[in-house]
Amino acid sequence: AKDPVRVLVTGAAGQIGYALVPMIARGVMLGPDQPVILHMLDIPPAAESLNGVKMELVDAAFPLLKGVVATTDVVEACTGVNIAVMVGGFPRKEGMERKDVMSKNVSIYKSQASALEKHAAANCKVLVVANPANTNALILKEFAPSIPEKNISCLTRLDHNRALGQISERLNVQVSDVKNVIIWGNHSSTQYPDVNHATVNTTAGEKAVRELVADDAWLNGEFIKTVQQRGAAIIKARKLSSALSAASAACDHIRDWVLGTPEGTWVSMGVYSDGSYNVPAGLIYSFPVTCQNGEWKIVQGLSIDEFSRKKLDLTADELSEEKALAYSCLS
Ligand code: NAX
Repeated sequence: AKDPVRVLVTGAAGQIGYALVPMIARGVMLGPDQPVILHMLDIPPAAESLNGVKMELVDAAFPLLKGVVATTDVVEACTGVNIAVMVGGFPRKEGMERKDVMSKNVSIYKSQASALEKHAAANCKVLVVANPANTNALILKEFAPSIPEKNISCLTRLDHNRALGQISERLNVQVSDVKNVIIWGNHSSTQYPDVNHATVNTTAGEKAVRELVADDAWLNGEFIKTVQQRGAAIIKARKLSSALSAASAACDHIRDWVLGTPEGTWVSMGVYSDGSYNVPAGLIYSFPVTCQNGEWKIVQGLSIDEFSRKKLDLTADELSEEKALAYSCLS
C-alpha cells in the first residue's frame, strides 16, 4: 500500500472547503489508491464549525482517509504537508476599498508562506484558490523563497472548465470531447478565454472549435463575456459564490499536476511567468500547460493573433497593477 499523502486545505470551514474535503477523502484529487491525511486550517471564529466538518469526515468513514488534523494553528496545519490548497482568505465586503482587501490578504499570505516554507514537506506543491488568487500566490512565492517557484500555482482551472462547458453546450457535444481551450492571465474578469486552438473529438476526427461553431462574433463576444462573468452569474442565481465547481476544479488542477495531463491535452494553470508569449516575467499568470512527472511546462509555439495579443496584454497589465498594489501594502 502507498504511504498517505498529507493535504492541507486552508479555509476548510468555508463553502469551498466543505465541498472539497470529501472529494479529497474519496480519492478524486490523488486517485482511488492513494491514502490521504487531511490537514484543515481555519481561524478561531470558525473553530467550532471546523470541528463539525471533522466530525462529518469521521462519520463518512472514507476508506482512504487515514487521519484528520483540524486546527487554527498555522504551524500545526502546515507541518509535513505534501500538498497545500489555500482557500482561506479575506473576502471583499461591500464598501471596502480594493487596497484594504489586498492588504488583509497580503498579510495572510505572507505569514502562511513562512509557515509553509518552514514546516511543509520538501517539494510541497501549493495551489492558491483564494482571491485575488494570482496575486496571493505571488506574495506566497515571494515570502517562501526556499519553495521552488515551479511548486507555486493558482487556480484558473475553474475558468478553463467553464469554457469547456460553454462550448459543449453550444455545440451540443460531450464536454469530455472538447479540449485545449486556454485561460490566459488573471482569475478575474480580464481573463482571456481563448478557443483558437481548441478542438472537438467527432466521429470524423478532431475538428477545430472555430470551424464547428462557425460564429466568430459569438466566440469573440458573448462566449468570452459569459466565461469572464460566470462567477457573478452563479452568485446571482445561488446567492452564494461557486463552491462545488471550484472544489472540483481544484481537484482537477492537482490531479493533472501530480499524475500528468493526457497526451495531446493541455490545461490552464496560473504559474510564475518566465516571459513566454511576451507576458512580463515575474507575474503569476495563467498559461496553457502540460504536466508530466509532477512538473508543469508552458505549451510553446501557439500562434497569437492580434485580437488575442491585446487581450493577453490587458490581463497582464491588470496583474502588474495588482502586484504594485500588493507591494505598496507591504511597506
Ligand atoms: P468562505 O468565506 O465560505 O470560506 C473562506 C474560509 O476561509 C472561511 O471559513 C474563513 O474563516 C477562512 N479564513 C479566513 N481567513 C483565514 C486565514 N487567515 N487562515 C485560514 N482560513 C481563513 O469562502 P469560499 O466561498 O469558500 O471561497 C474561498 C475563496 O475562494 C474566496 O477568496 C473566493 O473569492 C475564492 N474563489 C476562487 C475561485 C477561483 O477559481 N480561483 C473560484 C471560487 C471562489 O470565488
